[in-house]
Amino acid sequence: MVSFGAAALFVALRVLLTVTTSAAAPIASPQTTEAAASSSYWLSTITRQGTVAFGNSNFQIYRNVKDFGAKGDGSTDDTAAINNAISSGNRCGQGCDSSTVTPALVYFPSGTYVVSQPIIQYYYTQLVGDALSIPTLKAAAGFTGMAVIDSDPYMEGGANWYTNQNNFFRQIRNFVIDLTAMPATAGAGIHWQVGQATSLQNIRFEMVKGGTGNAQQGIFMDNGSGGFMTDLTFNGGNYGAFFGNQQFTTRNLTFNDCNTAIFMNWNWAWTLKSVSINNCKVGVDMANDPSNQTVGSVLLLDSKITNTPIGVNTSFSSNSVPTGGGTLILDNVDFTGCTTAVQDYTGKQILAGGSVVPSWGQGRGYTGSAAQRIQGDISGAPSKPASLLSSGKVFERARPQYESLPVSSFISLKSKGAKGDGSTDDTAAIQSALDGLTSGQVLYIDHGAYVVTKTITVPAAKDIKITGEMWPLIMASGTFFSDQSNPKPVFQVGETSGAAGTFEMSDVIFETLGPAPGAILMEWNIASAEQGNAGLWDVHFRVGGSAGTKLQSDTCAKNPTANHSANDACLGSFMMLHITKNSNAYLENVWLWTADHELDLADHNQIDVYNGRGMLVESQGPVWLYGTAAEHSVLYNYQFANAKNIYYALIQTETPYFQPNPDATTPFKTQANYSDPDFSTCTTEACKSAWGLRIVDSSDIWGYGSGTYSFFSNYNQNCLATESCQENMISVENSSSVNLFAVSTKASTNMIVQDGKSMALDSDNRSNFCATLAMFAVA
Ligand SMILES: *[C@@H]1O[C@H](CO)[C@@H](O)[C@H](O)[C@H]1NC(C)=O
Ligand SMILES: *[C@@H]1O[C@H](CO)[C@@H](O)[C@H](O)[C@H]1NC(C)=O
Ligand SMILES: *[C@@H]1O[C@H](CO)[C@@H](O)[C@H](O)[C@H]1NC(C)=O
Ligand SMILES: *[C@@H]1O[C@H](CO)[C@@H](O)[C@H](O)[C@H]1NC(C)=O
Ligand SMILES: *[C@@H]1O[C@H](CO)[C@@H](O)[C@H](O)[C@H]1NC(C)=O
Ligand SMILES: *[C@@H]1O[C@H](CO)[C@@H](O)[C@H](O)[C@H]1NC(C)=O
Ligand SMILES: *[C@@H]1O[C@H](CO)[C@@H](O)[C@H](O)[C@H]1NC(C)=O
Ligand SMILES: CC(=O)N[C@H]1CO[C@H](CO)[C@@H](O)[C@@H]1O
Repeated sequence: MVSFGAAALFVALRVLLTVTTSAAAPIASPQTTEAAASSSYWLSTITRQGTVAFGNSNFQIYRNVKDFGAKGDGSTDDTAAINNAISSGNRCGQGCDSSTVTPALVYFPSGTYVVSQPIIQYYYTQLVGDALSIPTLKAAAGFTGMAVIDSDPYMEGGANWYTNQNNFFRQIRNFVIDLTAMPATAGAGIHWQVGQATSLQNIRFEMVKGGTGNAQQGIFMDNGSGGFMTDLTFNGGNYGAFFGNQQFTTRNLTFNDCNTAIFMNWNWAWTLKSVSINNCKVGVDMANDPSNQTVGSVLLLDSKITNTPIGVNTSFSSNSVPTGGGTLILDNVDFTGCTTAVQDYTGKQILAGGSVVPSWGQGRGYTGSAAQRIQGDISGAPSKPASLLSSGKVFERARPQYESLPVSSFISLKSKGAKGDGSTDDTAAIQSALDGLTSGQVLYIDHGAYVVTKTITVPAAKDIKITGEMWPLIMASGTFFSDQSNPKPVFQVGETSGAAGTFEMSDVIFETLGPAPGAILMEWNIASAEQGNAGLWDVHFRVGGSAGTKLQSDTCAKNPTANHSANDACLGSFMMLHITKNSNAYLENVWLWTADHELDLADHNQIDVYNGRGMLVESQGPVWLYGTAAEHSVLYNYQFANAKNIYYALIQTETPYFQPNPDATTPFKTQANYSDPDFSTCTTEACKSAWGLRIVDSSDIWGYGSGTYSFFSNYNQNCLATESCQENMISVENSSSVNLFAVSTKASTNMIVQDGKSMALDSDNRSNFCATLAMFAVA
């Protein structure tokens, strides 16, 4: 999320249309109408009790577009009504950097909504369609503008409304987006230029098929720092999806009848899991600018390409530039429906089609004592543990939307006595609401801020399900969470490690209210018998930087001009997420963010918040991490300790911008029983920086893509010139069967150290922005 000019600007030339919305429409805010209640989908009929705790308590969060005059009748132009539903009530639009106190959940009942200009998705907005009868957004024949939905409009002169890397907290779910009435020469479904805590789910894009001059694309993504998307279908178009972003995880995408299914314009790292491509001309085109590749790496996993002559188009060769660029990992990809699995940009075949490719890679491989350029089968690759697999693929499960449950199954937390007002102690009310749930019920956390002063325990055997309204906040506060030498869980999922049961949670945010250096925001103990029945989807951890946290720019302003120790008033938590020894876990789109800048106060300045640790995994597995990121914790962002059978598909980290002022040895004391790193062998200050990823005493670790970044030394970026903002980034210690693919690090002199010894230098493996290794394996 750092903003600086060095970020890649590799976007193909295209016409950018600036669109102004009809802003003059009056604000309508009726709460419900008969037309609106046309479906049995619980989300449209549940009683609305959510409020904004740290802003206007009368702010309207839930908006049904039909209440704002949208017809959804297939002929009326609904553009103005929909945009009014999104924008009304002084929300965070043009000229607003970010805000967490004007959230909107905008609901679309079933119907066909014709639009002639973009639907502009403001900051902190979820656009949700009826999951039982999915609405269609239909571009009118004369549609003008960037895309049917625009997450970050361009202004005259080329600047965006929002900084792309900071364009957080948005969702779009359950839509058909139809471009077929438009001429084939124009049209895009979603302009998705986003950062973390964003998702697209369950969307079908309908586009014109084939034809000459077809220029339609389902998704247009120019840049950003994301992110996650899943369960999307692209029918027709020139590019099903045009992708460009620092890093991204995508899962379960289907492409039918596109010219090119995926055009990868640029990235640092991108994981494509479970892609199905049918009847296209090219599957994945990552060959942009052969003279100087713009794509860092692509991982294509558990995928199938049928009736498509060319699988992957690439610019990598034995002497391509940059040396680590154009990295490609193929893992269980079925090319039986391709003539050519991989070709170079001139059309020369590199790998023939006609078969399933178990494991293949190109890039710089590091398998023992030396890195070298590889292009071919990765022989001798060990097989993945069975506990991670389902029908030969790595297991995956989309976020539950509970579409088959009646509204009566949802139990409101506010109805159970919690206030969610940002000041009342809601500990007892939350505990009693959990204890009182009966089988088949779902706890609905109405929007609000729920203060918690003691541990809340989720009873494992009760099979608890929880979903939130627009990311309600659970905030740890008080003396119970103040002692870092005696840390206490805030939200304990399962009584003790290995407690048997199931658990599901979606759309909730965990924070601290003031310093809580003795708080473990979530302790994950639960062990589910079935794969994926203990999981988090779109659940985030956000420490400081937003309204109500007391860890904001007025208290925790950065201070790079003098050497200083940590300000006790700006300590975050002990640890954000602890996945304990006997548990198992499925995590999807989970962001562990210690705020590096202010989201709500007008200055939006950089801040110093000291959070001890990001994610500690001690589980024996299975653990699946899809689209997770952890940033700016002091000791480490990810640590796997005594862990086993862990799979991740794209993890992303950033080192605190203030380090080494102060360095990673302060203010959190090393605790052996949490396997903390102690930096005792460091001889330089640059060495005493947070580990992006530390793997210790562990085995069977399967990493499919990582972007671990260091952008500053005490807020200074001079170290980027020498790619040396810190000394080490990834540590593998006393571990076996560690299989890391497409490893990208930024500005760390040593990319990876194994048992204290440097295994790969940044300077040997430069890519377009990071340094990249195609693979790093420890037997
Ligand atoms: C993102 O892409 C847009 C459009 O090409 C460009 O104006 C902007 O500079 C890019 N930003 C970054 C950080 O690359
Ligand atoms: C993949 O997405 C489709 C919708 O595009 C959905 O029907 C299917 O259940 C998803 N599969 C998985 C494994 O999530
Ligand atoms: C490749 O492109 C990058 C980014 O634009 C630039 O900094 C670098 O100098 C280029 N390298 C070559 C060899 O052209
Ligand atoms: C492969 O990439 C090259 C370089 O970008 C491009 O010229 C060529 O048209 C691509 N091939 C196909 C079949 O799209
Ligand atoms: C870790 O050790 C500290 C002190 O040595 C102790 O207070 C704490 O309870 C221990 N924690 C665990 C999880 O064992
Ligand atoms: C801070 O400490 C470093 C390392 O000891 C030293 O080089 C630097 O001059 C100090 N800066 C200030 C402002 O005192
Ligand atoms: C190495 O890791 C194993 C667990 O994989 C552990 O039992 C052993 O004690 C560790 N050895 C050292 C020296 O830490
Ligand atoms: C061994 C090898 O490929 N080294 C290369 C690493 O990257 C640098 C910078 O791109 C090249 O100069 C080296 O030749």
